[in-house]
Order: sequence, then structure tokens, then C-alpha cells
Amino acid sequence: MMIELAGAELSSLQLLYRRNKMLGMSFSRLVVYLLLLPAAWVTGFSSPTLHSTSTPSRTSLSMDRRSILESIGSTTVAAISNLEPMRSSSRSMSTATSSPIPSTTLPPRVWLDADPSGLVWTGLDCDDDLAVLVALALHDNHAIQLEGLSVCGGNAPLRHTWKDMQVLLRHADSASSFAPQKGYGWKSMQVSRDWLQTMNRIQPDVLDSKDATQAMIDAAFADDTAQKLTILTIGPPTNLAKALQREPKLTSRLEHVYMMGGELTQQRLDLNFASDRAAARTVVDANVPTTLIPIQTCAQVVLDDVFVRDSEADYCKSNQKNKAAACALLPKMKQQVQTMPELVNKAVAKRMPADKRWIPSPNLDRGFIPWDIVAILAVAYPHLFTEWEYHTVSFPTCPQGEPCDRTMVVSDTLPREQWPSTTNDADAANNYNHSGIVRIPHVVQSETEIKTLMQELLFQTPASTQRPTPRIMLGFLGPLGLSGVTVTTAIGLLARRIFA
Ligand SMILES: [Ca+2]
Repeated sequence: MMIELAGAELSSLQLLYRRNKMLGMSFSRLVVYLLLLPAAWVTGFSSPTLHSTSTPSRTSLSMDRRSILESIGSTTVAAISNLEPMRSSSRSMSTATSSPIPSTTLPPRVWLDADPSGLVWTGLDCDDDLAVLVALALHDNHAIQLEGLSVCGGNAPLRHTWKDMQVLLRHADSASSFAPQKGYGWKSMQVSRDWLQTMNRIQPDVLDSKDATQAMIDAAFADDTAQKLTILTIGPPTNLAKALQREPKLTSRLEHVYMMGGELTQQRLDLNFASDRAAARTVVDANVPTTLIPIQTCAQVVLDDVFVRDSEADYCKSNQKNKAAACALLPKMKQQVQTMPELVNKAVAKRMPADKRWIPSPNLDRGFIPWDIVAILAVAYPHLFTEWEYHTVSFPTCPQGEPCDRTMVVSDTLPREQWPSTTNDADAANNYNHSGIVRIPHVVQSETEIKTLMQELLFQTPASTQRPTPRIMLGFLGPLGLSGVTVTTAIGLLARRIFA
């Protein structure tokens, strides 16, 4: 049977459409699916497979929470207190199983570029919204210094992601000081799925904006700090690539670039890189320290029905005052717990062969992968990961143009003598060229530990008390419904004329 492997952020909708095609079902039936999908969360967690006894119980998770968080805190303190001796050791970064040591004791200045769609029913994933809330919490906790937020298309057209980010930040009480910057959308990307291309023809995306790229450049060259900027892209890396092309000197002001994206077995890329493979090439080829958080790393963590139920009970009770902002995303989280195991995770599991070191989460069959939260935790808490290693990566061009075969080429781990130093200054002194070389954290130390931290951070930011909880927006369901009504009316009028 023809089964195409899914990308990292393949949505339930895409796969429903693909399955419809395989089953010979019509596009109109897909429309019905789309219209019914928002009701998925109402049906709750009825599937018996979602209540496996092998899932950690709520009680055990709660009992472990304090000790795990204390462990995370003490490890961070230990890493910082040992910073100077470890930095001076030539072996510190050349130990394949160790986490990288932060290059400064100051929290990194982080710019976050995202494609949020968790507040849109037809958005492909809610993980960007979750990651933005985690970023706000990390900023409040001084684990990072969040410099700014920008938006691109990806999980949804820019039309929807831009609205999503604005609504999300208005809803999050601590986000008032962050004005998001608008960037590039589907007009500058390869919309990678047939049904999305159809949607994009029915309702074309809005115009691109250069605001995000300029804002990134301005933040990097800010003259009120000597500290360089770290950029994390959790959507297609288009905005960052455009910024690098617009200001070539930008590389000199970047501490590090992190991208959620990449696929290590040369199968079809995740949605981020597949949507703008040329942009991924531009960033990887730039002479700037770069880390990829690929499919294989992210799929070691799954947020399952127990996670969502516990979170709802602890932070989102109906009569609870000062609810967490993340409660607004519960409908999409529940939808994804229902749909992602069958429609995405089975394909992801095929990218994690048994003879490799990437052990998929045992919960792949009962939850969704929080890709972008994993990525931001790699920035803030690198000790949660291990087997940080360096590889060469390339995105070969082809005569037919992008996205070519939608794959990337990654080498085996580079010999240690080809790895960069622990600091950018040392690399600069050695004229080290980072072009084409990326760092990859291959293994998540503990899924339980990282999920506990995710929950604490995700539900830390309270919702604004000034506005009601936002409803999930219709997205493409609006124009689809309108199109359906228009077609039905036209057929009705035609039938009346014929049979009158
Ligand atoms: Ca994303």
C-alpha cells in the first residue's frame, strides 16, 4: 500500500486527506471531515487505548515533580558553578555524551520565530503556541532573556498564524511587553501538501512583511548590550534566512542559531524544512554556530492524555480563578492526543530504526509530540539532552528547483578534531568556519523529567483577567463552509431552473 512518510508536523487534516485519497473518497467528504473535526475534543478520551496502565499515573507524576524540578535546578546551578573549570578543559566539549556548557553565565538573549496555529482549528499543530508560553515562563524565570517574537507561515498561512500570535499574547498576562513582528508567509514558501495548496488557492495568503527580519537585525545590533543574540526558529526558517540575506554582517552578532527541523535518515523532511528547504540551506550554510533539533530528538517525548487531564485538573478547573493562559489551548491539545498517534506518530516511528540510538517515546500511541517545546528547552536547559555531536548537513539543489526531493543529507558524527571550540571567541581566533556544520542533541535524558518541567513552565503564565478565554478560530473552515453554501445554492438554483 502506498504510504508516504509524514513530516514532523504533519497534521491530522493532511493525513485524513491522504487517507481519503487512498480510499478513493471525494474532496467533498474531506470537507465534511474538516467540518466535523472541531468536535473531536468533545468526544474526549473515549478510546480505550488512551488509558493504558503503562502510562505513569497522575499520583506518581505529582510525587516525582518536586524531586525532578529540584534536580533540574541543582544541575543548572552545578553547570554554572563549574563553568570556568569545564570551559578551560579541552575535553569538556569533546565528550560525546556530555551536554554543551553555556558560553556565558548570563541567560541567552533569545529571539523566537514561530508559526503558531493552536488557536485555529485548521492549524496543523498547537506546539508553537505552547512553546511561546514556555518561552514567556522561561523569561520570567530568568532562564532566558526573551528579546522578541516574530511570526511566519507554516502550520497555517501567515493570515492565520499572525492572528493566532496576537490573540495568544493578548491572552497571556505576562506578554504585554512583547509586540510580535510579522514576517513571511505561504507566498514565499512551498506549501507542501495538496490539500493546503487547494486551500491556498481558495483563500490566498496575505502579503509578506519585512518587519520580522528587520526586527531580528535590530535586536542583534542593539547597542545597549554587548551580548550577542540567539535566534530560535520553530517554524520554517524563512524569516531568519531573509534576515541573513538582507544583512550579511548579522552572523557576527549571533551567538547561536537553533532550528527545530531536520530529518536524520534521509527520508522526507519535517514540515518546517520542507516548507522552505532553501531557507534551511541558507541558515546552515551561514558561518554561525547552529544547532538542529530534529524529528528523531523530539519524538522521544510525547504529551499524552494523562498529561492533558492532569494539567486540566491542576490548572484549568472551571471555577478556578487565575487560570493559566495555556488552558485556552486545551481543545487543540485534546484533539491532537486523539488524532496524532494514528495519523502522525506511526510514520514518525518508522524514522527511528531500532538499531539507532533514538529511542521513541513509549507513549507514541497515545499522545502528540511537543516538537517546539523540546526545541526551546534545548536552548534553556541543554543538560536535559545528551550525545551532542557535530555533523555536516547539506540540502542539494536540483534542476527542477525547490523543494527537490524534500530531504537533507547528514553525515556521520564528525571526528572530534573537526568540532568547533566551546566559545565563539575561540572559533573566531582560529578562523573556524561553521558553514555546513551543525550540532545535534541526539538523546533526551529523561522523558519523565522533561515532561514535568514542560508542565510547570507551560501552565506558569496566567491568563489575562481583562478578556474572556479566546475561542478556537475557524481558519479554513470559514471559507470552506462559505464555498459549500455557495455551491449548494448554485446547484439548487440550477435544479429549479431545469425542473421548473
Ligand atoms: Ca512550529
